[in-house]
Amino acid sequence: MDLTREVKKRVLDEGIDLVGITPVDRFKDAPEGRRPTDILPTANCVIASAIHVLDSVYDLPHTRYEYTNQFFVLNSILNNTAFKVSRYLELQGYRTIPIPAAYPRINKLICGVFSHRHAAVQAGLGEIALNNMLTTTRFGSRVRLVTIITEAPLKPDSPYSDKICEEVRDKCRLFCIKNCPVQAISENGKVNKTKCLFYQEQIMPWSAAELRCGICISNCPIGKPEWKITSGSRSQKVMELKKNWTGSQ
Ligand code: B12
Repeated sequence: MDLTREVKKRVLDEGIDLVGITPVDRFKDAPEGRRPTDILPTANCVIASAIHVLDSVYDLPHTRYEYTNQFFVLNSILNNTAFKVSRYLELQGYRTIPIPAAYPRINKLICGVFSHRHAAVQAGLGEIALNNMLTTTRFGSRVRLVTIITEAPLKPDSPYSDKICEEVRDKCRLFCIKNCPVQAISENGKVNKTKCLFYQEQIMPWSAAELRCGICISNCPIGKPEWKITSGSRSQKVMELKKNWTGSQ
């Protein structure tokens, strides 16, 4: 049995869209404490996976509660998949640790214990674009991620090397930077995490169901689908309704 093929099949069978593998030595430039071997010293490989978020929920800001709900639904699929594949690899005799999709988030530093985005680049899934998101050729930035760290000796994929974000800048006119509601992204793609977090969790919500912003992803042209019916009317309608719910825009 080819273990690499079996692992990828198990990931994809759970409804995940993209999967890739990187050996741990590609993390030598990661800061200390953020390498896979800091979490599992005997690790050999890292399995990076991405699931496509529904494109229809990116009619933002009008679709924020639908978009936020994707956060919960997809984290659950990602974490369940990572658990099942980790259990399978454990049964083969390899220690395996799934890194949760979203948490823990270290409060003081506003960062995770391990970067899914960097792992996904090394495993060939996509690039880190100007909006700071892992951006794939097929689905753009409209993906959520999870990572598994394992002792299993799996066959690696090549790291991602395309620069699609640079290629589309004439078309997008830096929408992700210019339309951030709190100007949290600078021209070189550096994100002011405090501003971004404060906006999402303190300023923005008109209900507890809206804790995610997503504007920096919403108009990225990479992998954006062509709809049969052009958008516009739906957004206006929702805006009108929301005025009544919140008393404002
Ligand atoms: C903390 C966090 C946040 C913070 C900080 C965001 C940020 N830009 O770092 C806040 C709350 C602001 C936030 C906001 C958002 N987030 Co968030 N967030 C996370 C979380 C939990 C950790 C990310 C992290 O550690 N950042 C800090 C590190 C990477 O940044 P840094 O300290 O500057 O890191 C440097 C070094 O550490 C080094 N480094 C670190 N590891 C490695 C490895 C290698 C090999 C190398 C070379 C270097 C290196 O590189 C960095 C640059 O110098 C991840 C889940 C996860 N565990 O990965 C989700 C995650 C990044 N978030 C995600 C999303 C979708 C968002 C939002 C769009 C909100 C939303 N859910 O709708 C916004 C987007 C904001 C933006 N444009 O960046 C997704 C991104 C999916 C994607 N396609 O990329 C993730 C991966 C969650 C998931 N499971 O899918 N988030």
